[in-house]
Amino acid sequence: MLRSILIRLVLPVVLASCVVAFVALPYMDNLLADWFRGDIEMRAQLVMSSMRQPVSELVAKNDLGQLSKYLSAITADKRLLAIAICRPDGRPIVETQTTPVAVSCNAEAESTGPAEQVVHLPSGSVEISRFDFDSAKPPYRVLLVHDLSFVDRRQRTARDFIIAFVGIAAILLALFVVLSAWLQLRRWVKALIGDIRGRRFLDDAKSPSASMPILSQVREVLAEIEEEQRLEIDFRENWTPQALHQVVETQLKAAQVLVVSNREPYIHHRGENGEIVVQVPASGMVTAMEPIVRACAGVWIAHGSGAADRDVVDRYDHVRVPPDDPEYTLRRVWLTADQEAGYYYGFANEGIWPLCHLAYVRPEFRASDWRSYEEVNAKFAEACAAEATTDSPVILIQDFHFALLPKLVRAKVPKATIALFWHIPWPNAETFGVCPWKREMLLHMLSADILGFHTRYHCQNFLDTLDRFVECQIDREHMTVTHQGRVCRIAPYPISIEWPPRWLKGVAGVPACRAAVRARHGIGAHVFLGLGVERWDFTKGIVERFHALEILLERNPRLRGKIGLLQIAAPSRSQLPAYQALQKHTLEEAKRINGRFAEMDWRPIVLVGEHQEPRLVFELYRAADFCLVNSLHDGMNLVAKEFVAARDDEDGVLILSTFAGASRELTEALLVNPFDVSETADAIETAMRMSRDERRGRMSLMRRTVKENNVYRWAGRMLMDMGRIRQRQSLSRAVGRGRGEGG
Ligand code: GDG
Repeated sequence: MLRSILIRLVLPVVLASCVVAFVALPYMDNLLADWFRGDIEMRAQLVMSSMRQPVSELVAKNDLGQLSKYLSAITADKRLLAIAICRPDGRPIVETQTTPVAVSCNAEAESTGPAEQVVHLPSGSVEISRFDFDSAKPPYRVLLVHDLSFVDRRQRTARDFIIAFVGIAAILLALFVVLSAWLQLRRWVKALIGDIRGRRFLDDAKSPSASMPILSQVREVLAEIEEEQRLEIDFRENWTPQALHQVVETQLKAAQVLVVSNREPYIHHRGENGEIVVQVPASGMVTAMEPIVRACAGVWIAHGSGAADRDVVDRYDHVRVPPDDPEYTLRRVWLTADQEAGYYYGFANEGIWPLCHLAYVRPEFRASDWRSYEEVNAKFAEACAAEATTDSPVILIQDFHFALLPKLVRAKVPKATIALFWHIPWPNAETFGVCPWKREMLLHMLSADILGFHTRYHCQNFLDTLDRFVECQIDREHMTVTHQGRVCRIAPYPISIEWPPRWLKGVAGVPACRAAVRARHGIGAHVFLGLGVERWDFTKGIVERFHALEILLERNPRLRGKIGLLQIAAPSRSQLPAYQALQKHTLEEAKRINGRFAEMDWRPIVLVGEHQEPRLVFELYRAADFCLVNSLHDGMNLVAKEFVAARDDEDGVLILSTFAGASRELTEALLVNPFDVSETADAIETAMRMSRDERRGRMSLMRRTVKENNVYRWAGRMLMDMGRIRQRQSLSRAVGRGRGEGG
């Protein structure tokens, strides 16, 4: 520190002093010379006035002896070196012996220049003052020769004095500067440390450091750092839309974000009176992606599937959503009925969906469906290219409907950063091996930069599948696959929900919800109420749930009239035979079980086979005593997380399938094997007997998990990985360019 003060403060002072001395010295010399010459000229006048009378008389008398004596007496003065009295023609009348050889009457006779003149002699400088007495009888001229060597001596002395003075002043000044800087610095540092320790620095205007002007910059920088740290903590513990927005701004350099999915987040239908009605579909993918696109103000490209969808778009097939408070653009892609039948119902839902879920429904693979799948993927690739406003957008492709999209988009937008997230499980290699177009799917997927799954187990299954069917280089340690020189990262990103869920806003408190739901569905106030909410899908274990309740009531007749299950089943893919059969079977089983146990106005199962408004779904979560999520196989299952998020009263029991990805995180749920209905029945019984303290303990832990691992964290982690990949890619492009130039 001392060294830096010396360099920063003392050196400039010394340098400044040198400059002052360098400029001042010649000026001083001239000034002194002028002063001394002025003095000499005055003395010359004085001497001349006093000697004029006697000299004139002695010259007139031609008394040269007396004149010479007189002059010698005058030149006894140290400064007056010599005197010469000359005739106008240049002949000397009298010259003192001290007159220098170079000064003579003869030489001065011609002189018409100034009356004073400096002559530089080897013995030193002299000044000659000339006085003409032309009217005297006889006329004569007096030359007074002054010794100037004392001026040189005095100039030297003055110069030495100034150098010594400036030098000493510089040293004293530097010492003073160092001392006062040191003291000031010590005062600031002390105040700063005190304020930082006392946490007064950033926000207390009365803190000692607030009055120190230079510290305002330090305060600003510290405030920025604190904000960054807060964001980093947010990233780790409390992901928010702002944190996600920050990731897009900083790590992706505000890149354009495109989301592609089959299902659109808002569907426009026609109501009974022909009015336009907006529906939020029952979809886990939509639940997860909607908050992300809102936070990034991106463009969402999806199939326009609603009857009134075309009526609300502009000429670019765009509509701003959410309809009540638009935040992003939805770009609709239109499909023909044949395309929808082949690609969506056929290949995606009859082929891949059962292929990836161990629900023992046989997948159907038809060549015509595959062709539609290819066709529709190509159509969406065109939409992506059309919507891209830069050459390197970030494209988040959703789900098994678009396995071909990474390669097709890459061909059109080569510099795009592409992630494909697979929302459903990935089966083992043997199971996936039954797909006739497995290699095509895998090779197209590998054009993505990131392939995301919910769990590490799904990632391992995917790598095993690649290992079995594709020639590529797999690095299991870093979870990367290299194919034809392109690196693709395979990683688990456990999806989640927004925290707090926006649909929870405005929903009444738990007692009010309990009362409203029970009144609406004719369920008694004393009934221990279980809830099931899902798309009506064979993977969700709805019938198995009924069977578990049946076994429970068989085993415990005393529970009749005391327990009930409210099942919301939003119709889904109803055109497909497997789903029609499921709906029929579900209705029959509910009827059969209700017929077996119903008493008075109590029925064990209340089945609502209709889509519900999202706010109503959250009302149901708050009204339930337990939530039954016994999916036979599920990528994640967001209903489990929504139930937990809705229970800010820290009550309610979650029964969760071990075959749902959510069971890896929500370990405080009652975990069950959904194929073992007896075990599920036991879990319901356990839920009924569970103490309030245990319910609170489990629920508060699960709430913390969902809050911390919310959907912003899910997207944030993926986008941060994409940011790193982009950095690496631009670096290797720059290196490539550099090498090209060098060669
Ligand atoms: C896939 C994967 C993965 C249900 N009924 C209604 C309704 N819902 C909402 C729920 C929830 C969503 O639908 C269902 O989410 P899930 O995650 O349970 O299931 P999938 O739709 O199969 O989603 C799944 C998910 O993608 C995300 O990656 O977790 O494993 O299969 O949000 O609340 N919503 C409305 N009315 C209903 O009647 N409005």
